[in-house]
Amino acid sequence: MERDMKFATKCVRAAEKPDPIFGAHTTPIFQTSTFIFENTEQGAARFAGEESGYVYARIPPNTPTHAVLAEKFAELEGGEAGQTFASGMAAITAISLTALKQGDHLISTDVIYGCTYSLFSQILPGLGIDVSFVDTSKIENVKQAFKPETKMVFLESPANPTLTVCDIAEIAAIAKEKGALCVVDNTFATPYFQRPLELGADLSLSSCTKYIGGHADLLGGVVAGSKAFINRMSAVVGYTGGIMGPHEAWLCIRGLKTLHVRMERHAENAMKVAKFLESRPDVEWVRYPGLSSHPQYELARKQMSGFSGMLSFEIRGGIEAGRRLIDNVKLCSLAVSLGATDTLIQHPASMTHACVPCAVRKKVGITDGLVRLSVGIEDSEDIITDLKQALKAV
Ligand code: LCS
Repeated sequence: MERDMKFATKCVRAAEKPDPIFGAHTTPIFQTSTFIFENTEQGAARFAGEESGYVYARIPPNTPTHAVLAEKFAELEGGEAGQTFASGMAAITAISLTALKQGDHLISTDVIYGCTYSLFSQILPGLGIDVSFVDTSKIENVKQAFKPETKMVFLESPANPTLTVCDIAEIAAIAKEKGALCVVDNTFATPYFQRPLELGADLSLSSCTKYIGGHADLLGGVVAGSKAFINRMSAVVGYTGGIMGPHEAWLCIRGLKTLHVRMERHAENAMKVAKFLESRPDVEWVRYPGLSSHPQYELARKQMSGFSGMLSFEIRGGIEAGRRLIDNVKLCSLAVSLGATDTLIQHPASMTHACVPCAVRKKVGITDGLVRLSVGIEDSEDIITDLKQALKAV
């Protein structure tokens, strides 16, 4: 029946099960590390995977609170199953360790979150995994990057922080033909605006720290995909242990209940702010997938149902002017992370992407003057007034 629900109803209702003991309306927080077996036979059957149920909170399905979040997220993404993690990075690590082994090759989008870039460029090669960073917004580049050993294609669309968009359906089809897994980091768009699995990708993941939690008060990650892959990944999850806490899982369930409402406001505000910035003569350029000036505007319109709340821009005067702008905002918070109710502003070249070598940043368009804005759900007029006064102070 849940498959037939509309997205908003799924946000509120999917996977929620009334508490059978006391009738609690909300999903309880199972703050426990372990579960009692009725007898040794049951314990052995659970460990052998012959009987479903809970064993120990590190081992999937972790706890009933985690299971509700995983199922709810899978419902929203249109996947068969889900798995929660301690952070987005724990999720990306577990996917990589499940899909790749020594001698394999990974194709990754060249514009990605800084720590994902570092995981792929520093940690995976040490395990004997070859990585190619490719401008995936150009299909020819993707086709040329395939090798016989290519086992996974990792996409981030829209990408952090340039908002570059790549054609998920086309790349997923190429990956399928070549026998490689197609994974999409859907953190910026969320399943409300983009559903990679429906476009043909194998896995869709989100850092819950962002829009899923939504309130900048937790760390978490979640993956949706086929039952077969999620089951395969459970060994890596259990053996490496990057597990979300039960309280965080509960906060994410609560966050998802308002995802559709928050995302509408994030996108509405971001469009207004993007248009305001684009109208200013002191702004050099603005990147927002909802603006017709975005290089992949038509593609974004095709594969996304809305453009979310992230944008980047550069003001005339480059890095120095950008720094002065950031130091002069009063309402916007100078902080990394994104997807919060509050508007956050930051400088990727010296913060979120400082770990990406300067030459790579230049090549992929993360200029020194690029300012990233995560537009919150305050009144858009107040956000624009703040940016206006900060631009005046530059
Ligand atoms: N994927 C994307 C697209 C991200 O932006 C981030 C974090 C992650 C994965 C990792 O998620 P985490 O482990 O933090 O839950 N992005 C951040 C950012 O832009 N500022 O601070 C963190």
